[in-house]
Amino acid sequence: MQNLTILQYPDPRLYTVAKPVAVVDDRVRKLVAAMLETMYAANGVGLAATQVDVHERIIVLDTSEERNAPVVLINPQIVRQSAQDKEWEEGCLSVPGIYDKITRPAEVRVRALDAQGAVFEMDADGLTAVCILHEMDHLLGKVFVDYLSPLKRSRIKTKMLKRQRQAA
Ligand code: GNR
Ligand code: NI
Repeated sequence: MQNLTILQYPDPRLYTVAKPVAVVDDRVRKLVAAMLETMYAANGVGLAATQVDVHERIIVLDTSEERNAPVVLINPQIVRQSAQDKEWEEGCLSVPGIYDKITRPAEVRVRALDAQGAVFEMDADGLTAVCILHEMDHLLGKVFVDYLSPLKRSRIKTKMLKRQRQAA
């Protein structure tokens, strides 16, 4: 299966709000497999379907050191989050080379469907919590740079557009 193309900020398609998956069937499982392959090839810890221009509520992640613990979240919802926040230096495969500190809840519990369509819940903290929240933002059409100041965001946009012109 070939790698999918990851949309680059400020591609307007990154601002699309994803729709829930109606049935977890072979079509969805094939997409999940392609997303995992694309995420591993790009050395990412997570990937949202939005980033590969598929506007359905599907996330893959693997925050393990060994890169051998894939997690699939279909129709994810946060069912609990800590009152305590944590700041983390975030990056994004759709905004390569840009990193900045973002504050989010330190711990979350997410409920989702797995690749077999079974409901499960997962507690996460550290990078895994950050990653789940970052990916769920993508599904809502939100990129981490949207949390930064308008000035920073504008500089990032200019830098990305310049880079994309040079690559074209
Ligand atoms: O690979 C990724 N690393 C990362 C690091 C800190 C906070 C969030 C992330 S997610 C990112 C992959 C990505 O862009 N997912 O949407
Ligand atoms: Ni991202």
